[in-house]
Amino acid sequence: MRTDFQHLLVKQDGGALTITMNRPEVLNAFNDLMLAELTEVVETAAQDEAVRCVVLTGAGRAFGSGQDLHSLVEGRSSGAVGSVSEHLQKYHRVVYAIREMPKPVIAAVRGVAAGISCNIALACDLRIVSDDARFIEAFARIGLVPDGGGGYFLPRLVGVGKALELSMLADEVSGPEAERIGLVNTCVPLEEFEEATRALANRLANGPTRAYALIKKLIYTSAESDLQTSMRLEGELQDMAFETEDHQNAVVAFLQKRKPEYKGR
Ligand code: T3D
Repeated sequence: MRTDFQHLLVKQDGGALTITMNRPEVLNAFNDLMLAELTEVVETAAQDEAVRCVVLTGAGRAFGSGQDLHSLVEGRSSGAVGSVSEHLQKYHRVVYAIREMPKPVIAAVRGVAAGISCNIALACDLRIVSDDARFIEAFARIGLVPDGGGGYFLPRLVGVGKALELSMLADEVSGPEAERIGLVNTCVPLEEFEEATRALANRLANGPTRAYALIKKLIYTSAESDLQTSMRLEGELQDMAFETEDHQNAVVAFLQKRKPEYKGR
C-alpha cells in the first residue's frame, strides 16, 4: 500500500492501519483530493490481508469539519462542479467502502466532527471519542440536509426523534453526551484518548478477523430485515465461521485452558 499521500498520513502498526486526515489548518475539511485519497486507501485496505483493523482519525485539534466550503464556493463560481448529487457519489463510494470492509473500522474522534465528516464517523463500525469531541450535523446551519449517509445512520443509532433534533437544530453534541445517547461507543478523557484508541485497535487487529467480517454482515443485514431472514443468514454465516482456522483453534485453546491466538484466517 502506498503511503505518500498529500492530505493523509497512513501508518501500519501490526495489523492496525491508522489513516489520519491531515488538513489541520481547515480542521481536516474535505477537498476533492483528500476524498479521493481516502477512498483509495480504504479500498486498498479492504483487499490487504495484512490489515486487520482500520482506524480513521484527524490531525490536530479536530476529526473533520465537513466539506471544504472554500472549494465548494470556488467550484460553484468557476462552474467546474456538476450537480451536488453527482459530487456526493464520491462520498458515497467511501461510505460503502467502510461498510463493506471485511474487517472492523474505528472512527477515533477528538475535537469537532461536523457535516459530512461527522457522518463518515457514523459510517464506521465503532466510535471512540475524547471528552473534547463535538459532533455537529452542521448541514441545516447552511440550509442543507444531512448527507454522506447521515439520514440513514442517525435514526438507526439514536432513534428518529433525536435524529430530527440533531439534524434540524444542528447543535453540538459533546463526547460524553454522544456516548449517553448511543451516537458513539466510548468517550474517554483526552489524555487517555490515544492510548485507548491504540488498545482498541490492537485488540481488534489481533481478533478473529473473518468472524468480524461475518458479524458486520449479520448485524448490518439484520438491522434491515425480519427475524426469519436474520436467522437464515445467521446459519449461512455460522457455516462459514465454523470453517475458519481461528474458530477451530480457539475451541482447542479453550479446552486446553489457554488463551487463543487468532491469525485472521
Ligand atoms: O458538494 C458537496 O459535497 C456538498 C456537501 C456538503 C457536505 C458538508 O459537509 S456541509 C457542512 C460543511 N461544514 C460546515 O458547515 C462546518 C463549517 N465550520 C464550522 O462551522 C466551524 O469551523 C466548526 C464548528 C467546525 C469549528 O469551529 P471552531 O470555532 O472550532 O473553528 P474555526 O475557527 O471556525 O475554524 C478553524 C479554521 O478552519 C478557520 O480558518 P481560519 O479562520 O483559521 O483561516 C475556518 O475557516 C476553517 N474551517 C473550518 N471548517 C471549514 C473551514 N474551512 C473550509 N471548510 C470548512 N468546512
